[in-house]
Parts: sequence; structure tokens; C-alpha cells
Amino acid sequence: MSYFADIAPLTYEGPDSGSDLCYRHYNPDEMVMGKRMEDHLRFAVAWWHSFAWEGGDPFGGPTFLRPWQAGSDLDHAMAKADAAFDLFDILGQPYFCWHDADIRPEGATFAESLSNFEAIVDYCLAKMDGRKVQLLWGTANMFSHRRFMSGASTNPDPDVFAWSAATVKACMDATMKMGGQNYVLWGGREGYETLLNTDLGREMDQMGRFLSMVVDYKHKIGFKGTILVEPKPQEPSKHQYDYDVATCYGFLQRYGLEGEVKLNLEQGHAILAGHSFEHEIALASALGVLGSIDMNRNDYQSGWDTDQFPNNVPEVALAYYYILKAGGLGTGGTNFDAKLRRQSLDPVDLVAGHAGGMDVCARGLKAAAAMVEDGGLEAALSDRYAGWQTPEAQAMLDGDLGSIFDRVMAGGVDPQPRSGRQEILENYVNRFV
Ligand code: XUL
Ligand code: CO
Repeated sequence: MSYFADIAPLTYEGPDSGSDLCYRHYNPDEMVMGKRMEDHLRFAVAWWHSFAWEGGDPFGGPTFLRPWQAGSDLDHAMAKADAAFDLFDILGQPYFCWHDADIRPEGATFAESLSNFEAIVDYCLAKMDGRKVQLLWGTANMFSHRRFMSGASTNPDPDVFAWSAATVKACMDATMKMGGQNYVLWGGREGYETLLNTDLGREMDQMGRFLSMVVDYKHKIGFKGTILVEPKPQEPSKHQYDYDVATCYGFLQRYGLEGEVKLNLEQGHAILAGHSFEHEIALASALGVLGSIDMNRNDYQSGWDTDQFPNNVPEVALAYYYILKAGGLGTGGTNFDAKLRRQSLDPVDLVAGHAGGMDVCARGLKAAAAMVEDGGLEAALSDRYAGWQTPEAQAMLDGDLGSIFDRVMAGGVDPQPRSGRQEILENYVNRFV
């Protein structure tokens, strides 16, 4: 019997529905700016938080005690996959994502882990047959096992670099076999705790070389998806090399990879870096590296990566506004890198967490589309920068300091401060959310 027993597939019931288990705003076929809502949002369920996470925290162990968490052999991994696909049937979302370690039991050797992994990949492929759900991205967990405690590609021990390279090769092969649309690298332990034991220049060179090998391998096997790096400023390492969008872009440029690799941006990671999510999205878009998003929220009081399901429509609306402005997510999507609270024990909580997140994103997308269609923010921007349309301003960019000096000395340049109209613009956004 399904873990989700009698929970029926969710349907769109509209904003006035009183049901706990329905969509009030997520209506996959509804057209938004000429495109189906499902094709804008491209939702994915994250295997790790939704099925692998057991509800532990630093003060206590597992609370969920899901049936498949009672053992760590292939049978339990298959039971976990069965529950995952049952949830996908209920939610009807188009994608899912995994780390190798989420879906397969760890073996005693690399070869045993790989054979477990391949068995589960085939098991999932059989379950995907006849279903619409697809793989948004695969990734390797190179941060949980103790062998990775000093990093994966940045490890001082070359044997860990080798293990990591072999792991990523296997995960890229599996991602391609499952028809994945992207491959993600989040460097959980690619950073350091203390400079006293760390050669950070060397470690970054190792990481740059590793990423180049990933790109070379993508081309070698003909993987058509996008390679994505996920920025995060700290946790688990005190200092992470992939701090934020700006840092990652500098890193990609340094190793000549800015045309090959894009970024997977996570709301909670943006907050930890002291940015808003929309800042990270707009910056990635301006730099041409916007790839995909992990949608969650942090708790603003705890200052930690709490990975909660999104429930703040105004924040989400601004995120999708800049995504729409960027032309959409391309091969990317909206992955719920979000987990339940530790007390949310029941199957119904897992369904409701996702359904609520999908509704919040749908509301945000609709508000964002209305703002794009209304054009008020764009008009305000054009007006603010209108001075740059004049021939004098354009000529200045082709000139030099001397010619600009001469023009200022000749008179006629007399800057007058103008209001930035922040409150008016914030009031404008509030009309839509
Ligand atoms: C960790 C995190 C990861 C990545 C995938 O904070 O976001 O789950 O998304 O490794
Ligand atoms: Co993430």
C-alpha cells in the first residue's frame, strides 16, 4: 500500500477552496504571458529533504521514522523510491532532483555503492516509464560522508579528489541516462575552517581544474543539459569558495568557464550572504549565468539555513519578476530545496508543504507577470536612465577623461539631484502582491 494511503491527486480548486489538500493558485494549464504556468515554474521535488531527511536536529535524532528509513539496503531504497513516485503522482509536478546518496544505499566500497546506485537508477527509470515526471537535475553528495570532511575537489588528500571525480562521473552518467536537464555542483565542504591549515590558492586551483574536467566530460558524453554551480556563503564550511553570485562569476571567469557553467540560486543562501534573492537573480541574469532556482526561505530570526517551504508572496513575486525579465528559467526550474519542520510527522504534512509552496510560487508568478505586463517598473527605469540616451552621454562612453573634462569646462554640465522614488515604487509593487 502507498505510504500516502488515501490521499488523492491534488487538483486546482481555485482561491476560495477551503480544502487543506488542493491547489488554490497553481493551475498548470493556465496561460501566463502566453506560456503555461507549469512551463514557467517547472517545479521539482527534492529527494533529500522530502524522503531522505529523517527529522533530526543537533539536539535529537530522527522523528519521522518513515518505513523506508528503518534500514539502509536496496529494498529500503526501493521502498523510498516507491513513496517518492507516489508523492509525484499526488502533486503532479513535472520534475524531481536527487543526490546519489539520497537514492542509493552506501556500499562498503566505491564499486558496491556504484552498483547500488545503478540498480536504483534503473528502478526509477522503470517507474518514470509511462509517467510525465522527469529529472530536473542530479548531483553528488560530497559533503555528508566523513571522507569528505576536508573537502571534495579541494581536499588536501589527492585520493579524495580521485574519489570525487569518479563519483561525479557516475552521477553525470546517471543524470544523462535519466534524461536530466541539468547537472548541479554544490560544494558543501569546498571551503575551510581555519587558514592555519589551508592553502586556499591551491584549493581553488584544484576546484577550477575539477570543474573544467566536469565540463570536458559533459562534452565527451554529449550531455545536452546545463552544468550549474550553487553558491552558498557558509555552512557547513565557515568560509565557502562559492560565496555568492559575484564570487562564483569571478571564479568561473578565472578558470575560463563563464560560457560553460551557470548558477543554481537558492533563496536561503542569498539571505545568508546578506543579499535578497532578487539581487542574486538579477545579478546572475545581468552576467548571463542564471540557470535554475532552489526555492525555500530561511528563518530571519535564526540566521541559519532552515530550508523552509516558501510562504512569502511578495518575496517570491520579486524573484519571478526578475526571472521573467531574464526570459525565464531555460533548462532550469523551481526546485523545492525545502524540508518540513521536525514535528510535521505525517504523510499529509509532506503533501501540504509542497502544495502550499507551489501555490505561493503560482501567486508570485502571477503578480510578477502582471507587473511585467503593466510595465510600471520598466517605465520608471527608462525614465531614471533617460539622460544616457542623449548623444553627448553616449559619446562620453567612447571618449576619455580629457575630452569629458573639456566638455564640463565648456559649461552646460550641471547635475541636479532627482528623487529615486523608492517609496512610490514599493507602493507600486504592493498593488500587485
Ligand atoms: C545545501 C543545498 C543542497 C544543494 C544540492 O544547502 O542547498 O541541497 O541544493 O547539493
Ligand atoms: Co540547494
